[in-house]
Amino acid sequence: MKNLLESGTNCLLIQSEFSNFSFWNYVEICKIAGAKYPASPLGLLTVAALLPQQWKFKIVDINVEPLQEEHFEWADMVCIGGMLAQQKSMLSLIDQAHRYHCPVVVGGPDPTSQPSFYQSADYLVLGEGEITIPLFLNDLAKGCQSGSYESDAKADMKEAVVPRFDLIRFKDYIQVGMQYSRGCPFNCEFCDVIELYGRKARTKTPEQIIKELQALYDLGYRGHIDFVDDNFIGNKKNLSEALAVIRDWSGVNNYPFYFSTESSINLADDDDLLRMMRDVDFRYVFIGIETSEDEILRLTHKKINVNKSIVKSVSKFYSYGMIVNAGFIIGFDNESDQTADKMIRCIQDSGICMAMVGKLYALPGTQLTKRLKKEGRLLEDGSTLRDSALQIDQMSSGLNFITTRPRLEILNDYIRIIKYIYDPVHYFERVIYTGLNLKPVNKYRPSIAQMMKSGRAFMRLCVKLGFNKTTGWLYWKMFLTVIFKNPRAIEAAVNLAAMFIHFNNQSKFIIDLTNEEINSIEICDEERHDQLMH
Ligand code: B12
Ligand code: SF4
Repeated sequence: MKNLLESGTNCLLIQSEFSNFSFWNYVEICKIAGAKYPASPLGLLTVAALLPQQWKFKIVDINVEPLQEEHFEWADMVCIGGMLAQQKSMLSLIDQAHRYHCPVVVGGPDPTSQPSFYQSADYLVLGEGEITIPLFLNDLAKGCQSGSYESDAKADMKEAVVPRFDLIRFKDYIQVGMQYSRGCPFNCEFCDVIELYGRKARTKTPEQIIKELQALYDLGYRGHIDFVDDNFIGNKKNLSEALAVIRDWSGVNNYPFYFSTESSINLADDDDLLRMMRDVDFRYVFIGIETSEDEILRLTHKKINVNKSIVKSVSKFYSYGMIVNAGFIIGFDNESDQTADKMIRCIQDSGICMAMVGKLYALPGTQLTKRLKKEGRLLEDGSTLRDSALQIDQMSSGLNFITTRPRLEILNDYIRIIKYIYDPVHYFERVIYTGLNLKPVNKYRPSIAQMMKSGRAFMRLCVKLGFNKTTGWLYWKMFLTVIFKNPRAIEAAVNLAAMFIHFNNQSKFIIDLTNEEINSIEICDEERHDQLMH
């Protein structure tokens, strides 16, 4: 076997496939916008920066280009990483690489959560690459032909490297990911972030963030950067220092980027942080709302959301120019026959357009999984995505435990919620609400070429939504209302309207899949269904 540490090593990094049926895979919108896929593979770009820089690297993201024989023929080593939703693709890639006699290294969230599934790989480099990749390279230097590397230690983000952003073609993606922190101080029972990354928010320094922004800028990237943090405001003090520096850098560079991120809802109570985020043009924030019922929030330890008015919090974000995307969950213990209606009201009254409503999923390693196991209620380990390639995330699978409410009731409620919120009339009502309440700053300065690209996307969208039997009237009504009453928000409103194309298809898919599940339960009755899954 070739000495893999030597300088001529060809390292092929493969981003495994995400299913087209996921809430997050709005590929049709990407096409309209002139891209191929929503998000860049930040994990692998970081891995490439952690491996010996004298190696040659090639990234193939299967979501944007086909993987070919010649890629494997070129490679001395193959690196594969990903999350639960990519498990099937990762496993098949390991076999494929082995057919070409390439040694395979796997890592990332799913191999870390459940390494037993990935034993066919040659090297399992688990946990945070910053800690375990050096252990793997040590063994490689000794000539070891296989190995498993893990550590309880958490990476010091102040030592984090700049990801190899140069390895991707920016035009393939709608947004490029960057990471400011890892970990979250809260303790939600169902959350695996705190199991994987800990409860102390570890942040990069402002200088590191500027270095990454500068690297992207120098490579010619402009536009949307998504901070993929678990909770962007996990360390508020450090964040305000970082935002101040980003503000100065953005001003000097004529606002080449705008941003999005994920945060806990208490950001809505912090006007200083909101102001600073507005100053650098944050446009979207994803909030885990989960449920509007305080009793359930307490039970699931999501205390940060208790006693919060969702409508007020969301409108606060709008007043700072940020659109709220949110996650909701159904299937908690203690739900009632009122749960679905309360969730629908919460989504509709707050005008949240992009609402990801999922079924509670006991993910590996979480406190929830441990409790359900102890109570004898866990049906499967929360681990493999069942045998259907259609079951990708908590919208398509989930409820992998014996529920307290009858499963059929939950599934019927689930369908009712999805049908309601993605009904065109209700969806466009929310777009109008958001369009009228949003106060965007629009600091980002697109180039002429980007404006032309957006113009073409807008025309395509007008044809697709505006001259369509179901959405035509709704689209133009929304367009005219927002452009006359709050013209600054028109771009945001049009973008939200575009997302309907994806949600319309995706919600139909979810409804069909859930109906199939309901039918199969009705055929064999619920108790037997639970036994069969045990
Ligand atoms: C951004 C993100 C997304 C983006 C994905 C964008 C993309 N193209 O990658 C979107 C929004 C699409 C997404 C969706 C989902 N996500 Co997600 N996502 C994240 C998030 C917030 C950040 C990922 C990231 O870029 N991190 C930064 C990089 C640097 O870290 P990393 O990828 O983990 O890589 C490090 C190590 O893992 C390791 N490593 C990674 N790959 C490899 C490969 C090799 C060979 C080696 C050696 C090491 C290695 O080294 C890196 C440096 O330390 C994470 C949480 C988190 N903190 O990571 C969740 C997370 C990965 N997502 C998760 C899940 C469950 C999902 C969903 C299934 C459901 C959901 N939560 O919405 C969907 C599925 C989507 C689908 N398309 O089918 C889980 C995964 C759990 C698991 N055990 O697998 C996580 C951990 C969080 C969570 N609890 O929700 N997600
Ligand atoms: S606030 Fe979000 S990231 Fe933090 S523990 Fe709860 S679910 Fe996890």
